[in-house]
Amino acid sequence: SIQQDENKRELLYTLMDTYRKNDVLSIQESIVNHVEYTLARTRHQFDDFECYQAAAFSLRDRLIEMWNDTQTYFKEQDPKRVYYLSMEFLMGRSLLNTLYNLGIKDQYMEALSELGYDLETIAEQERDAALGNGGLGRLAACFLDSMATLNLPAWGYGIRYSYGMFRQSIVNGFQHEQPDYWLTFGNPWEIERLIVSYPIKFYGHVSVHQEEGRQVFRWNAGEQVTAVAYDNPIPGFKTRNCINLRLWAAKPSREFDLEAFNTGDYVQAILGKQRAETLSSVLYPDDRTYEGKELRLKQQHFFVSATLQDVIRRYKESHPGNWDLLPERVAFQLNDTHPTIAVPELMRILMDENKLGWTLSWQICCKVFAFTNHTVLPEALEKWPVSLMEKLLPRHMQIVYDINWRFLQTVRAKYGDDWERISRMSIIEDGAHGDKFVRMAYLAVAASHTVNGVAAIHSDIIKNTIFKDFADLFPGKFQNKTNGVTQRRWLAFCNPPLRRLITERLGSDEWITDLDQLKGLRAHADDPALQQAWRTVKQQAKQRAAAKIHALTGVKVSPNALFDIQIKRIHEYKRQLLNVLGIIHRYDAIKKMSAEQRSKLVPRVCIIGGKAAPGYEMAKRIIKLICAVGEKINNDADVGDLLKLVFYPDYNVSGAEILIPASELSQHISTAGTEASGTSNMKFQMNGCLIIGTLDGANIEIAEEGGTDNMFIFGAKTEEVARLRAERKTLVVDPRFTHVVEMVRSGYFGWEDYFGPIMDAITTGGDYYLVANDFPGYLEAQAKVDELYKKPEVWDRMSIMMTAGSGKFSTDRTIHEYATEIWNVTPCVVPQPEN
Ligand code: NBG
Repeated sequence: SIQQDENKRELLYTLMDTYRKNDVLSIQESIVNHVEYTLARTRHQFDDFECYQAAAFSLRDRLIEMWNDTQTYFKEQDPKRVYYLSMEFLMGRSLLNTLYNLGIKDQYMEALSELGYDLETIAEQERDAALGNGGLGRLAACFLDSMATLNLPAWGYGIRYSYGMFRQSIVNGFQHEQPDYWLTFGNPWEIERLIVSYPIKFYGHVSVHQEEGRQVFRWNAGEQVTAVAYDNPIPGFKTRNCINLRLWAAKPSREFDLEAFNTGDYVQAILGKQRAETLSSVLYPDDRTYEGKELRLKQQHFFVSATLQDVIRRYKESHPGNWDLLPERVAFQLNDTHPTIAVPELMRILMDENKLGWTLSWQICCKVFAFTNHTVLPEALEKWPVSLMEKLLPRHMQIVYDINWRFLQTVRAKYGDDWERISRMSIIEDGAHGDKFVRMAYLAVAASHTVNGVAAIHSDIIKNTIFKDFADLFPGKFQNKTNGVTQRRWLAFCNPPLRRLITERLGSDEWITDLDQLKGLRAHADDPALQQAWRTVKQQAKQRAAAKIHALTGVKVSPNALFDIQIKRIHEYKRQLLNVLGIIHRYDAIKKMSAEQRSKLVPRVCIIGGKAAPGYEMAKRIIKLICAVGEKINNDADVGDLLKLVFYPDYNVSGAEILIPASELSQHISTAGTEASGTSNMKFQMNGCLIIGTLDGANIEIAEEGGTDNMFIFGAKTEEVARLRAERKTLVVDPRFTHVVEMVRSGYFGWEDYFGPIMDAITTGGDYYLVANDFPGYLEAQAKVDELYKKPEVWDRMSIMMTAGSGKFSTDRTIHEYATEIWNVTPCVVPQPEN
């Protein structure tokens, strides 16, 4: 039978010859076969959307071959693997990204064109996969791209939400939210694995009994659902490696509550089961305010428990009975505190289900987890009520108490009876009214071997503020990992003309996997020929964006104006308000100018886009203000093309891919100390866009790399913020600020009552985010922008220098640092099939 096995293996390897080929004819064959056999349409007649589906399925076939080869190889090699646990993955579209990564875009374009379809039109048929809110989710997506490209044995784990980030429409200047049922027409990229499923338990109670002289805890759950795996293959660029993003969907549990069916109410029992599915149905659309909602905690436990069961099963298959090796084969990265319930869950699995003792289990935990913090805003730091956790996850709550007890012993051993400190550091917070909370960030820090911030300044801030006591206790735990973005999606693929120009100048396209090579552009920054070509590329992108803006908003913008863009979630700390007040000032100034003065002006198109959390009243008012100001300006014939302001609706990944290449100036103007990193700033920089910004987050490192002279920096510095806040009441406000506030208050843009609370928040001693303080500096920086834009040779040089200095901000660099300094994982390169 060994011989038989050998023969079979031989045969299967020979059959690898029948793997999908990438010549034009084979591609056409795959596409029409999917039209006929998967979509059950006739190969003689299918529309653009069906063509997209069939093309996607044909690509999925190719991805599956790579995926299987990769996973088989990983299994054989048994390297240490890293698992990236994240509630959010903001993937955007996959079609073009897959074609480019696999290096078969031209073949597909030709194949489709011969069949009578246009690739660009086909690509537009795809819905964004928007399983994330903003920076944190998009970072996770960029990380996957780099992990695959760097051939790391890595997987992402998350939730397959039925409803992703809501769709934003603007009606009369107000944001309206519509559900994003992105799965309406199916998702051709995913692989449903009904076989890979795990029971997930909630509620109930814990019993204890003695077994062989030790205490054994049993959790008798009150509710159980099933987690089913959906795999999303993630190809790397120019590699056979294809990693996995495994997303879990909730399904009713088949075995559980069979009893309910015996009570007589059969129909009700069936209907009751549907509730299970609601668990994974919706992404919480607020990235900043933590809400103590039971469903959210359920989602967290749901995906974490399924993930840990999956990982432990995989580990045990290869290493039965050997727990000591686990930390040498498994690393978990906790993307913010959202997956922190993994700590007690792993303890529970090891102790209660695998009979390990506390000490060994805790040792393992402390070696496998690492934690990334993404914000210092206090309202975003998760604290779950003990009462809720006790009810929903009773066994986990016990374990958290035990972890805390032992942890506080360590604190005491070092500092003695410093009760003040002990209560400050406790994982359990004793609230003012006798209510208790679990501080998830502290739990994550206590269990993780490494904690990191996402930009140099942010990593310093967390050590000196929210985690100060912990940094004193565990100084070696804290690191910095400055964020990045994937230059594949965010430069090479979304901006082909710039890709070609850079490649031509550098004489190679190696920068697509080694972004530091962009440095080579510095030597050409003064070359008029390059500057001219650079400008032409930007102009093309602006035309494309202008067409899109017209289609979406009906506003015609001139591609000859300076394109000034701020796109990100709407939040007071990001200060879209500073931007719009600056625009009001500009408008007012234009109105007062003579024709002669106007003729010297640089025309501007201001574009603002972003979603407000549905319950964030102030952010929604700010959207309305932007729209009202835009309405007034855009309809003022006297101002014409000198100034336009458009609100770009439903800003998402695909929108960013159009706007970023077209941008000449982009705004990253958060109050210093509030934006952990920012990542769109890096995308803009790569695309040769100049940045107006504060010394906050990654802006600081961008200035270091791109040259301070090539950026428009203004505003208070982090170390000044506390003092300025304390002195707000006595601030002598710039008269220009007072004037623009007065214009809004007086009803110049209408809706003065509705805008009142916005103006109140930045006057009358409020102004927590220091809009008034930074206003004069902002106007000066903007004046400098206008002045330099009049000198194309200066501007274009700065633009080239920005791109040239963006090498550091590749997620290839970020992920390499995580791999070597946190995870201790090394590449595992799948061999190319011979031929
Ligand atoms: C965000 C920060 C950004 C940062 C991204 C990715 C959260 C909680 N944080 O500044 O606000 O770039 O994380 O690290 O979404």
